[in-house]
Parts: sequence; C-alpha cells; structure tokens
Amino acid sequence: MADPSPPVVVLGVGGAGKSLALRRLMGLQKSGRVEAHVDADVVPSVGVDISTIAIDKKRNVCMKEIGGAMMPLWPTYVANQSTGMMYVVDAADSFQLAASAAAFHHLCGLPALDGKPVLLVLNKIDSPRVLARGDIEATFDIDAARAVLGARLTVIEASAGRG
Ligand SMILES: Nc1nc2c(ncn2[C@@H]2O[C@H](COP(=O)(O)OP(=O)(O)OP(=O)(O)O)[C@@H](O)[C@H]2O)c(=O)[nH]1
Ligand SMILES: [Mg+2]
Repeated sequence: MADPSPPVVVLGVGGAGKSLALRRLMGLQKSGRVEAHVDADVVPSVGVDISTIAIDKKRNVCMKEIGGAMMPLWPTYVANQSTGMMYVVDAADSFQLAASAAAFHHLCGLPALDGKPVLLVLNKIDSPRVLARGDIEATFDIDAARAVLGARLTVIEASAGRG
C-alpha cells in the first residue's frame, strides 16, 4: 500500500474528543462495525499522534492529531502539507465553545487551507449537556465559515464515545 501522505490534520481544543474519534475510526476499520468496542479511557495528547486508516484496499489516509495543548502551533501544522482539516468540537462544553470557534475561523482563513476540505465534527452528542445545534451553529457562525469554504465545509454530529 502506498504511503499515506500528506496527512489530514485533526484539531480542536483539549478534551474535544479527537483521540477517541480517531480510535473509533481505527475500530471501524478493523471490525467494519461502528459499534465495535473501543476503550474510552484516553489521556490528553502530548504533541502529535498519528493514525493511519485504510479507506479501501489501495488507499490509506494519515490522520495527524495535534493535541489541544499545542494550539499555538496549529497553523504551522496546517501550513505543512496538510490535505485537509478535521476540526473536533465538544458540543457539550459551553465554556470553551467561543474559544474553539475563534480558533476554527482563524484556521479556515489560512491560505494553506485554500481548496482543501474541512470536516467540522460536533462531538459528544450523547452527552446530557449537549447544546442545541442552532446555538452551536450560531456561536460558530457556520454561515460565515460557509461563505469562506463553500462546499468544502462539511458539518456532522458525532459521538466518539458511543459510536
Ligand atoms: N460522552 C462523551 N465523551 C467523550 C466523547 N468523545 C470523547 N469523550 C471523552 O472526552 C475526554 C477527552 O477525549 P480525548 O479524545 O482525549 O480529547 P482530545 O481532543 O484528544 O484532547 P487533547 O488530546 O487533550 O487535545 C475523554 O474522557 C473521552 O472519553 C463523546 O463522544 N462522548
Ligand atoms: Mg488527544
């Protein structure tokens, strides 16, 4: 199989669920079942975590998580040959939502992301504290992001915890 490069960068504030989402994708790849058991006992990522996921028999995608603690370096990683960005949001964390949105908009405006796909994952929808989709979209100003990214932006709801 060919080398999976360049990577998709996986960003989002600390605790948003990047590592668990990647673990879930790895579990899906191994078993073919979304509900396969995945150990939810994750620890904060220090530095960069790389997961290689097979899309099919011929293609791999390399997912490069840059931990939330490395936020100041996110733009550097986006600029470094990323093929796209997966941005994970904790949809149950009203405290960090605005900060997460500000970082997201900053990244979306980087020339290095021009023409590249962006996946915005509203994670933790299983949480009893999950915020209303409309409130998240308003705080994130999805309309403004769409104006910049157009059809390159995909927004999904997810639960890395539940599958
Ligand atoms: N309820 C619920 N908990 C989740 C979900 N996804 C992640 N978690 C929990 O949230 C916490 C943080 O998850 P991580 O995957 O480590 O978050 P991260 O974005 O990788 O964080 P950093 O590596 O620190 O940047 C862990 O306790 C996870 O079990 C989810 O979909 N639902
Ligand atoms: Mg992590």
